[in-house]
Amino acid sequence: SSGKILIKQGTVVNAHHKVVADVYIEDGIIVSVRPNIAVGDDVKVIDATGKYVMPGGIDPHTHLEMDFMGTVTIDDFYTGQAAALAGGTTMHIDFVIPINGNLSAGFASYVDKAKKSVMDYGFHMAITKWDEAVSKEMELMVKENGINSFKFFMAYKGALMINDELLLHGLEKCKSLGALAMVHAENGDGVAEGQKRIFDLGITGPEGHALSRPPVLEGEATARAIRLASFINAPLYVVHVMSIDAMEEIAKARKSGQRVIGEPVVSGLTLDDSGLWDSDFTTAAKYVMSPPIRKTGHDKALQDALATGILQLVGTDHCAFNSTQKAFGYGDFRKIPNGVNGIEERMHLIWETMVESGKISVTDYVRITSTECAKIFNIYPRKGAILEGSDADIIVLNPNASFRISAISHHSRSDTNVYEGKTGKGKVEVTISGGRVVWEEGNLKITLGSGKYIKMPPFSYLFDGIDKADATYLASLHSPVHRTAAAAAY
Ligand code: DUC
Ligand code: ZN
Ligand code: ZN
Ligand code: ZN
Repeated sequence: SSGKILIKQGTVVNAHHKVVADVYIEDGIIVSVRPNIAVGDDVKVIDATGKYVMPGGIDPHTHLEMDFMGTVTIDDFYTGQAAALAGGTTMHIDFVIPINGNLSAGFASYVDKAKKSVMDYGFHMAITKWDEAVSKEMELMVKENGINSFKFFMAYKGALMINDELLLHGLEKCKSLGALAMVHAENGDGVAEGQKRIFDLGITGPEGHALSRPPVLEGEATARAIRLASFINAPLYVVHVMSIDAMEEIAKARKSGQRVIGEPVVSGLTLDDSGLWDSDFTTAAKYVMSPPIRKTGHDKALQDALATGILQLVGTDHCAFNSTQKAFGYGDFRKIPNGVNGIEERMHLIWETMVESGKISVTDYVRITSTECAKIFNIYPRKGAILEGSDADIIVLNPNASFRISAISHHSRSDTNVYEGKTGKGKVEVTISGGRVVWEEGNLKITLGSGKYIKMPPFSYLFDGIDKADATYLASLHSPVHRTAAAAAY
């Protein structure tokens, strides 16, 4: 039957091991991984000789059908996921945006948007304001709705931004729930000042976007978030790390043993800011995202940080707008909707940039594109592994075939692509999602509504020992020895 698939003779890759073996799938689950599996002729056989058989990509950072900056991102849960599957990504985690600060209303609207799904997905929740009601609703989200991560905005002043007091309360709340606090780390006051200064100088085009919010503002906010998380003793996840400045703060914190996760995105790893200076507005505007794509040099440094483990996993921040939407900001870069594509391109560009270039191994590739994400968000080994009992979300990548990226052939609804013309070796030839072949020989075979919502439980490995550490610290403050020492010191 169509539920039975055998992938023969490929190199099966997990995050810490690879071996030539067959993979047998039945009814959406990996049943067996071993050499020479014999099957009957009711089984679809895929020959993977000379190819890599890997867990499907998990994109930790997307924005499908998101209301943002006066418009809505152009890819919804159907076209965005179709694009993902064509590029070897079989799960993504999208950000629920509350409605007027109401978490439950926001969640309900995303449940509705996601009815079109053609692959599995999970949700983070963005926190766009803070009060007691929000704090209470966070409990509901974790305990009932399968959300274990909340994103706080240190930028977007007057809209989404929260101050340090509220960030501290958010960190405390997340910690008590076993949920991971995520931050968009840019100094929002600095951005507002920078935007005014650059615009008043008469710089109104897309290049003004990069000039108005330089790396120093990202470095400052990243450092501040890290220190506040250290003060609360809560783990922290820094989304879209775009600069050396931010990366170095993460490196320093991790070296000291702090639990900080850094997520670079494909645009930051593979592009530089030169496109923002293109004389054609439509071309330049497509590169506008926040934090901005940086000058050349940041991209290479982020690649090295990813290769050496300073940064742990790769997202996209897929937040696609077409050129008509980008044109809302013609004459004022502050009004250009922020966001770039990437959900379809991530697996290919990371293979080319990191593996084909010799910076990392094939096993590390699986770790940074899939396994680490599954572990952080607590859905491993159901996702992120090719093991008996794992979900059958699998790709077959041919290292000798090549890819070419273009808006003409991509599956996103956007009429532009920030990776236009990029080519490389390593091609995802087959994608299996939920035990079904959904991408083969350049054709998508997807079923509206077939994607499942994956609930993510709280208290991932990042929380191991954290409560114990707190108890030890608090006990030390109250010990007579400590009080005597403190009294002597003053
Ligand atoms: N940055 C973007 O570029 N788009 C969505 C939100 C964000 O922080
Ligand atoms: Zn407090
Ligand atoms: Zn952000
Ligand atoms: Zn984002």
